[in-house]
Amino acid sequence: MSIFNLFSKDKKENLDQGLSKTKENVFSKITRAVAGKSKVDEEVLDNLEEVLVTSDVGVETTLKIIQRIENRIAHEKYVNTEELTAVLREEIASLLQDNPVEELEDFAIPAGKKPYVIMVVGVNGVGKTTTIGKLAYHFKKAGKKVFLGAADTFRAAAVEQLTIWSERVGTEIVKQKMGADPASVAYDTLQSAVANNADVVIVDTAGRLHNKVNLMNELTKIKNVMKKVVPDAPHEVLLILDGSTGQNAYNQAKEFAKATEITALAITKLDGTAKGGVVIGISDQLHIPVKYIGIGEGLEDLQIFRKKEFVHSLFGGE
Ligand SMILES: Nc1nc2c(ncn2[C@@H]2O[C@H](COP(=O)(O)OP(=O)(O)O)[C@@H](O)[C@H]2O)c(=O)[nH]1
Ligand SMILES: [Mg+2]
Repeated sequence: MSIFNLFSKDKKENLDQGLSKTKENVFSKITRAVAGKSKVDEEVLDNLEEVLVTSDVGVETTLKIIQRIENRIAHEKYVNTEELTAVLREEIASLLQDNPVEELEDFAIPAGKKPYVIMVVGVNGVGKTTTIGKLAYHFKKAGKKVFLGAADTFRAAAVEQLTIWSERVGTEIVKQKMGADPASVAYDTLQSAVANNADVVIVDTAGRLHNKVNLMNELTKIKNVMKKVVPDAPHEVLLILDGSTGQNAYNQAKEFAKATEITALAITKLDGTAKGGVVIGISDQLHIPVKYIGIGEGLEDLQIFRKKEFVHSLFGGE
């Protein structure tokens, strides 16, 4: 089956649209990098290296990609500049981490885990609550019963915001008052979810990265309390990163990975930025799969990350 059969046209259009700023940036730079050249030589590779670094792919990942293309040139003797984007697509896609849910039906839940518990972490403003709203929408659309837990009790607005999403999507929400113990909210949420036979639980948290020890303690406490209700929870610790912050998103990911075990990433706000190349570097460097990407503020603007479609959207071509 062709990859496009797995991916409806609407979604592809959405993705192309969402990534348009990065795409224009990368495209115009590559066009300049190969201007007047018919073959990929040292000079083209030097220019390409600069293109990738300045597109937020990151230095280490860029060097890996260049190395792969060099190997390929050595092997194939000659690579035409017209073939360069195709070669880039192939090499980058093979470099990226596999997303375990890529092959599943959209927003399916791994078998035997009911409720499937997702703990969402990340610093303030990256798009945690919005992503939870979108996820809830997609899971509900896929026929799942969803419970949200408002464990970001640090700011009153955070609980209100999640409540608005739950109303919009039509899902249950478990909350306490502002300032309540996040672990207690997580406990209540899981208990309610189990009692009500929910399929998916998504727990929001506060991300105060400025104190790593506190953050680590708080996240550990929430996890431990979850295990009292659902022994193998959380099944997923989803770190949300704001793609528009480029290399800073990468640094945040490294910090969070030190504070708690992250099992999946969602990279948001790719629609508003030319820094979408950061997805490539993060996926390569962190060895944590990018599971979702956010490409807008609407309910539909969250997609399962499919690496081939992603590089296709970015570099174009057939
Ligand atoms: N353009 C765009 N904006 C987003 C996306 N995801 C989140 N946002 C916006 O980012 C802001 C912060 O989001 P929020 O969910 O409150 O972040 P939180 O503090 O991590 O919970 C809000 O204005 C969201 O609408 C996205 O994929 N694209
Ligand atoms: Mg929030």
